[in-house]
Amino acid sequence: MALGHSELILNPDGSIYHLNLLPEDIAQTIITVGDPDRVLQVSKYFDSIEIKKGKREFLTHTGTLNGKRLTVISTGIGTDNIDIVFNELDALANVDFTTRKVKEQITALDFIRIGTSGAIQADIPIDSFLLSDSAIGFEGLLHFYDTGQQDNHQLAGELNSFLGWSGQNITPYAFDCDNTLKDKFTDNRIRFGITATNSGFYGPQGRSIRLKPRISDFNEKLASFSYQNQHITNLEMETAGIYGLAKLHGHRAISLNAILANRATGEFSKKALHTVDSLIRFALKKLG
Ligand code: R1P
Repeated sequence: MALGHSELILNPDGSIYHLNLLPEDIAQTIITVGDPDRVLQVSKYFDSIEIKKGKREFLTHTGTLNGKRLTVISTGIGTDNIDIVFNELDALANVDFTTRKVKEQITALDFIRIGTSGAIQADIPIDSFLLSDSAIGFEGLLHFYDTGQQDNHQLAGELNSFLGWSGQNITPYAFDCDNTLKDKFTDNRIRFGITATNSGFYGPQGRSIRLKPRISDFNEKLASFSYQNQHITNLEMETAGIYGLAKLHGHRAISLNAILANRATGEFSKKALHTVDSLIRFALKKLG
């Protein structure tokens, strides 16, 4: 069935509504970053750049590194943006924009998030790298999709019982990373953990400037949960949405986090740009 003009929205030049991209503009391997400036920090390492396009916070560069075509795109902050970016990137790969129909042959994309994050366990050093084995979503995005059996019901269920926050309208969901991509990025510089994703940076991550969070021990409670000998290690704002939407569309995703803050010790990195640059170089080396 053809998708209606209000559902698959195309710009007058045939590009997709928010990302402003044509199907041929994206590679099969896509690096996502939050900050549009970080797109340039990544693509400066490409051997050549063929596409530079953008709209709003969604800046895209596509180029080649060691013969491999790569796209880097900024998502801005939060899973509300991840919803737009992942649905539109999937449409670019898997919908015929002329007939407006989903293609019979689905192309699977590889997503690598290169992001920043705050640790909630005291023993995770500032400026270290963490790969999210699983991600817990507190912000609710995946509750709006028919997830079937693809989410990690056991992890979400055990966490739900442990926290007991359903009465406060907080019901986490959980998705795992792609294991093939995880193997590719496993290295002695990387630690693994369970990442918690939430809808804000302050109250939803237990920070208080003038307003008090409703759950005063949010971070401590998350940090004390254990699941199959793993702990919730860090907080950020995109990974659970990325893992959920990638999996539901049949794509593969991993999230790499540069740990810039430690919320348990109160530290913040003194060399954040350098640490993010190191993570970018690490990721590109693994991709090449
Ligand atoms: C908050 O400062 C932002 O930084 C983190 C959070 O997930 C949120 O997007 O990631 P990025 O640096 O990748 O944007």
